[in-house]
Amino acid sequence: MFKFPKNFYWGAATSAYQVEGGIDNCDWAKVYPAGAACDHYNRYEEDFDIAKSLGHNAHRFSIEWSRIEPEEGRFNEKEIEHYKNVIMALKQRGVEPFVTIWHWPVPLWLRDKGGWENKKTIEYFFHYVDKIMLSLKSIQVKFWITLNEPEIYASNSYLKGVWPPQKKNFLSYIKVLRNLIKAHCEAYKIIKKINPGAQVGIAKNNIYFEGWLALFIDWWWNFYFLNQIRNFQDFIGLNYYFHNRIKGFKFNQNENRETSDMGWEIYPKGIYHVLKDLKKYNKPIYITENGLADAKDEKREKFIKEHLQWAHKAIQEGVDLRGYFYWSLLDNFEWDKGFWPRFGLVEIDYQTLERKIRPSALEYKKIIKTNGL
Ligand code: IFM
Repeated sequence: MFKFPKNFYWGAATSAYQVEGGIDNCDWAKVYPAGAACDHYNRYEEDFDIAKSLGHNAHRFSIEWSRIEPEEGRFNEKEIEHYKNVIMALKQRGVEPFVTIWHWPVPLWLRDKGGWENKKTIEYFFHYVDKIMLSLKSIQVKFWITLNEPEIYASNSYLKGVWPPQKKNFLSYIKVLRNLIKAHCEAYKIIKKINPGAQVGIAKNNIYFEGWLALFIDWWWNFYFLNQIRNFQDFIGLNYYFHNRIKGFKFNQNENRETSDMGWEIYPKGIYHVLKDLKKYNKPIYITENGLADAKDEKREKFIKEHLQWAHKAIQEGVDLRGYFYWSLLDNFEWDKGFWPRFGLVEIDYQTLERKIRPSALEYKKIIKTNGL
């Protein structure tokens, strides 16, 4: 089995709304309620024990804005304490926390002010980040991800009208993207001011586009946001899921020989291409998400191995890749799709909330072990 660099981070990712349960003070809860989800809010120690037993030395999770700031300007110290405990639980297990500050839900009070369409949200976000940084200063978290997949959020919420606030308006879409860019840059500055040793980036969904239009589409989808925040990032977090072959003016002309339960084409080589394309930024890269819905766990082992093989090839060709986070540690709430897509290394029985390690998780563990952990 291929050897990855020493000190490579191996782990899995989650996000608060998708796993925690009990989040009802945000826009998502009013449109697509996640209910108790995996009850990770109460069971995070058990879940981190599992991650540790699977050989993980890093874990990515997110903090929920609507818990921290349930009303404008009122911060909930108990919830801050909760996330402090979450971070400490990881550290005590020797698992490096990668903390995402915003993974999509917007608190209700902020939704009512126009959410990310409102320029003032940049300021609200700044206060939220400032509060988190000051409160968590003493426990020194090194890796911070300000925003998760801003372009996926903006397009689903403001262009396609699927996710809250379910708008279909091109101008709103552009406005939201511009506000997210500014919000990230402001957040970057405040994080570095309070914790100069912090490493800050975003989790960016990049797609491997093929075909004559790829150059233009790449410029917009893959690079625009990254170019705008060029001077405000210490690393790039890459979320890789998609390949898109463009023929003529037709998108998604993929062969789809193998797909996930969600019908997404499995195309491991694409991770190599998107990694190579990110080399130009001269920043360390972490694969902050890569995974598939596979309830029967028939394809996951091969999926992980092949993506890692291609990622390894990119490293051999000079890409400074430093970590891999499988999406996801647990089965979870897949946004507008609900609970049926099963992304987890660990299966969740939503009736009993029992956790069951899938065989592929043990194969992933073997890879990690081969790499010296
Ligand atoms: O579940 C999502 C996650 O929240 C963001 N990236 C893609 C995953 C799978 O769709």
